[in-house]
Amino acid sequence: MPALTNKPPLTIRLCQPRGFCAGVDRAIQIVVLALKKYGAPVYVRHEIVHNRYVVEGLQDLGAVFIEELSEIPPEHRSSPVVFSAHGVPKSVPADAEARNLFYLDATCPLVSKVHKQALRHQRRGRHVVLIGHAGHPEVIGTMGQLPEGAVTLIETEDDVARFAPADPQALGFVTQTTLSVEDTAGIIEALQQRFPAMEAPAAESICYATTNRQDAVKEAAVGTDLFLIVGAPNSSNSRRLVEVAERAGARLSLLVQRAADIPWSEIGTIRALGLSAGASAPEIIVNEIIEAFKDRFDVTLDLAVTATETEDFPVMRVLRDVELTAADMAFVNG
Ligand code: 0CH
Ligand code: SF4
Repeated sequence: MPALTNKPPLTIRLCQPRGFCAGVDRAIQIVVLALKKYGAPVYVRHEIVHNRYVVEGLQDLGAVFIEELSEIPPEHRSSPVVFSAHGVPKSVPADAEARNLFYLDATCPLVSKVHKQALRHQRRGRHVVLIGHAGHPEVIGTMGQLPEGAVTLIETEDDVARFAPADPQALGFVTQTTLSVEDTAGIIEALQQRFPAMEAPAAESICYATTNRQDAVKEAAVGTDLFLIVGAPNSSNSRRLVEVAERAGARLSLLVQRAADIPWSEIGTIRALGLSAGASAPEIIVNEIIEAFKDRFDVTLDLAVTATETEDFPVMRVLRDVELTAADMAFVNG
């Protein structure tokens, strides 16, 4: 049979699982449901998840994104304010109460679980070691569960070498939920070597979605000429997927927010492309990217399935009486 196309052949290894996790799904639902129940504006403290497409879509529906509660104008103090999926320090709900604001906390339950683990360490008299990235909102939120000085942030194995706790016998660690599984294992090992008495959290802090997306990328990356991760530059979990792809053997790995970001002139000749999306990246952008490749290549899609996810986190009771239409659901599901 003669070839029906003169486009070069390309296999796209599409990772599964990819994209929205249960915590992101829940957080976006909370904003959509709040808009339906209370009307616009609904204030959202920080990007609900780190994705411009999601943020702009919610802005179109009437959400107003702020960084601090003080930005809510006095005439809108009765509008709800949603806290993002990344979690907030304890001072934020306290501040909301002091300002008489009605807040809805969209912190992922798995981030809240890490908060509880940190508090548990402290209750048992341990100084808390938090493994994570300085300045990230989740790290600010987790550190802010405890009084100043009760938590030490460790970012690298070098930080472990420099760490000089007052009582090396009384330490407990937790981590950010979206870290590299491999790098974190190295840091934990270094900590355990220096501080054998250090207690682990009762449950793994890196979440199921982070772990599953990294596993899928690791498996799909071997032998790929290029690996694209759909995600934003401020998305920790998405950036970790780019690193995982490169380490697992992709010749080049890039983070892209939209199909328009694909640097076609740099790509050159490719036969195998890996594709995945961070936990905050909507599926519609994955499809947009596949279509962009179909315009230039004769594409064969090859699904790289490594796990099936069934997690589903319900929204808070106050929003459960609001019905979502099919159009709302399409938005929520990306
Ligand atoms: O990966 P990070 O934490 O930067 O956040 P994201 O990209 O908004 O993804 C959702 C995870 C939210 C909290 O774990
Ligand atoms: Fe929750 Fe994990 Fe998703 Fe973060 S990445 S929102 S911790 S499920």
